[in-house]
Amino acid sequence: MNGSAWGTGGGLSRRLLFTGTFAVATGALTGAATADRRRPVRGTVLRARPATVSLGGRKVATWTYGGTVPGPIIRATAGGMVRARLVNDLPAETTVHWHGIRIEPRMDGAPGYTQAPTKPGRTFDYVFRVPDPGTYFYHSHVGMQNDRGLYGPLVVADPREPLGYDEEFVVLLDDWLDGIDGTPDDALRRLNASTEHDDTLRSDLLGGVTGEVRHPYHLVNGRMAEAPEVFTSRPGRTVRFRVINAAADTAYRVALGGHRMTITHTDGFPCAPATVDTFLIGMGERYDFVTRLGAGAFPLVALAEGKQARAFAIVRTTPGARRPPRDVKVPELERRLLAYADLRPRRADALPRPGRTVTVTLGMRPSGNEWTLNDRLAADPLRVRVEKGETIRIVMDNQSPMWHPMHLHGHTFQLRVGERRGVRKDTVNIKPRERLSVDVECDNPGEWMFHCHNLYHQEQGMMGVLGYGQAPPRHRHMSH
Ligand SMILES: [Cu+2]
Repeated sequence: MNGSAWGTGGGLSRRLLFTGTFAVATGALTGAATADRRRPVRGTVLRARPATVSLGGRKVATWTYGGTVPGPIIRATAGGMVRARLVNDLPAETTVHWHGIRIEPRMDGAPGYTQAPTKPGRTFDYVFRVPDPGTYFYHSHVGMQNDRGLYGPLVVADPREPLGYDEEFVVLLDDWLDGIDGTPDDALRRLNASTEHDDTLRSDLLGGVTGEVRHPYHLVNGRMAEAPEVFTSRPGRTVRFRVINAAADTAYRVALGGHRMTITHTDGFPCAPATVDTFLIGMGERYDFVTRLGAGAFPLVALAEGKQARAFAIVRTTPGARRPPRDVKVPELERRLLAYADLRPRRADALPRPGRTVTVTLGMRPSGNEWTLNDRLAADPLRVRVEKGETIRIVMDNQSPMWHPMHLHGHTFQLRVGERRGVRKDTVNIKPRERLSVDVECDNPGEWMFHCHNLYHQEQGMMGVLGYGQAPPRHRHMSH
């Protein structure tokens, strides 16, 4: 994977990329769920399979889409379709979740909620419309698979893109342990077997302990700092960076040495431009920023918050420029940090006023290995019942000792910032002892996962449901 595969040039090549992979338009959805391998494929094939991949300085055995980490970049256009065939060549069941997309339930890849997982040797055709432009990603939603290599970027172009820029780069962040020190399942087992927690993983920004696991590597686009991804451009070009946090257990503080950054989007949705030096991105969040590049070679760093480690890439605009070393000091990391309150929404993205409020308390049981929503675990989940057409306010009250990036499927909510409307998002970080409110317009009937995007917390119970009307008998809504 090199830089050029992940960036796109100006107008022409960008258009070619958008139309090259996807049939945009019209298609009926019938039959989508009953794929077999002999049917012709339109769109992308995601062949989930074990593979040995190079992270740059090191080869690891892991699970991948198509033999690479990350999986292929999928591009579509807002209002158009995504078509992707999952071929399961793993020795385990799997699904693909399209993180942040306001999608129809049976395409959401939420096993046990909206679809049965796809068995080894079987296929599933994901065919769905993408209503909103922006930066998204896809990943397995089965067990700990998302902490292997089963993830990739999904970029939805705006056919009326208002932002002026010369080119764009996708920056996919990930914490990595698979194949180094066992598998993520081993890491979860070790965690569950222990009552000792690593209290050295601490960050004031996140209000205390930041993570469960010390991942040995932090990656940009599948590459370690020792053999970094290089984004190649030219001095004076205005570049859009699409930053995605696909990690299981790590928030990153991101900065580009020698540059300020103008934040233009979060979780796909635009905001009034906010110029800062650095931003914190939790698991499942996305930020887009634009900046005008200087001449030279610059470090793009993602500090693993509270973990004394970082992901590292290079933005090079001058061919002969000397590479900054991977431990180079980046003063921007200590300067002006983006806050949610800096993000002002477009008027067009305002949701209706909520008719009622639901409080969800985020908690931890004394074991330290069970994380709860209103004192319930995933096995017997909290179900927030809503009716189609209403808007509700969810107040998340974090009474647990750790921060949580909470993610809702099938919707984007509107953050509340004091008395005013904040931006639309689908994933939001909540610190210990913090209360944070989001408004949800209930316009997409289904049974939707509402969970912590720390994969270890998710697997340790921190998973609820936003469900419409009467609760269905478990599994009735599964597509097959
Ligand atoms: Cu959590």
